[in-house]
Amino acid sequence: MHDLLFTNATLATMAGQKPYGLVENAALAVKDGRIAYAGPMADLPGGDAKETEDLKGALVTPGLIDCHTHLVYAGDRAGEFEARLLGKSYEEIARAGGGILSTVRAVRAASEDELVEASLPRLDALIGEGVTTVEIKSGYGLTPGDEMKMLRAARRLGEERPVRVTTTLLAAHALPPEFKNADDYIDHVCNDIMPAVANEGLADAVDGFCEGIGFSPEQIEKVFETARALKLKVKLHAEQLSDLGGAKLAARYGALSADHLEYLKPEDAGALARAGTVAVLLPGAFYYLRETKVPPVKALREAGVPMALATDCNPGTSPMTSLLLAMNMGCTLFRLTPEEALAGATRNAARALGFAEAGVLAAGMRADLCIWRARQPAELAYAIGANPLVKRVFAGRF
Ligand code: DI6
Ligand code: FE
Repeated sequence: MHDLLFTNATLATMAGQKPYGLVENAALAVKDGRIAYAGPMADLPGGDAKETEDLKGALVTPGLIDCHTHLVYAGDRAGEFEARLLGKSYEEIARAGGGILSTVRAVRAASEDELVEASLPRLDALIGEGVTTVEIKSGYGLTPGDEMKMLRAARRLGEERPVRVTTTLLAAHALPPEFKNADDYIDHVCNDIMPAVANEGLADAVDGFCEGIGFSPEQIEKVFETARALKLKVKLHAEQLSDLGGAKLAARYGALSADHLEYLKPEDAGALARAGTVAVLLPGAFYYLRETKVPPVKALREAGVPMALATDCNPGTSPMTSLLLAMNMGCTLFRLTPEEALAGATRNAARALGFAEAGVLAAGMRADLCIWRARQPAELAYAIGANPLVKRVFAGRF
């Protein structure tokens, strides 16, 4: 006997060869938090269930996965947004102690409870659109204690709400004000912050910001070596504002993902493909920074690099809490197809987190799914500001 059974569904399974892995006149059965069956009604084994719902043709997709966020933070940067529109440059603001360092100050001053409370509305917005797994990075603490406080707050969010949270240590995000030398700070990251975080099991992966205004490939390589020794998976903010070869470095370390990639050289797509590294595209940050250079989507597609889409939810460059909007922007700004956009927020997002049990509708997978007021999957990326979510199932429960 199944726990839950949906009949007359239109399934975008995101598995198999057909576009969207589409199955019409389909059934989906759930047992013990897992998908027991997803396929044609006609082949459904054993039709009885504790709870059955006729979906009358409604669309069902895997639960959405936001695989790149910085959603735990305190304060906001609306004043900075306003100052920029009144003519101040990003650099002037940074020199006056604003920008990313203003968020670092706010996070250091906040308690773990305050971080949880400030972050819940952002998480709730994502959940309200069907997100069932979310990755959350640290990176605004930049001391062992403050980075661990952020990661603990992130883990707690996953206890407060029916959502799976994966955590990423992003200590190599910015140079904290108490350090004058970036090499000294990277030594501190490798010798003190990473071992402390690993020791408490607070991070599922390690990330870095490889950029002129962040850290050099040589510095990031030290972080990756340390991650390897601590048996932590890696990912990297690479080629967002310039091409430092970060994506190739990430591929060399078998990274789960290389993220942003606006400045990736098309010929470097092959390295990502060979390493199985996912390209995580973040159109919200591209939009907010009014960037003009788009990531080399055609080269990524032709090389067979799996592409994911995420919100990059953060207070400075992408204050966005809508993964559906990221999907729309992925299509309008980066020219992804609606199918690539949905794969980017499901199957490939799961891969970017090394999470093999979600992202497609198939027997044995976690029963994380969304039921939409829609009949064709293209509707999800098509609208702006619409939220067609009817119901969300997490781990087999509404
Ligand atoms: N890239 C970004 O765009 C953000 N972090 C990063 O590594 C910026 C974060 C911020 O401005 O607060
Ligand atoms: Fe980011």
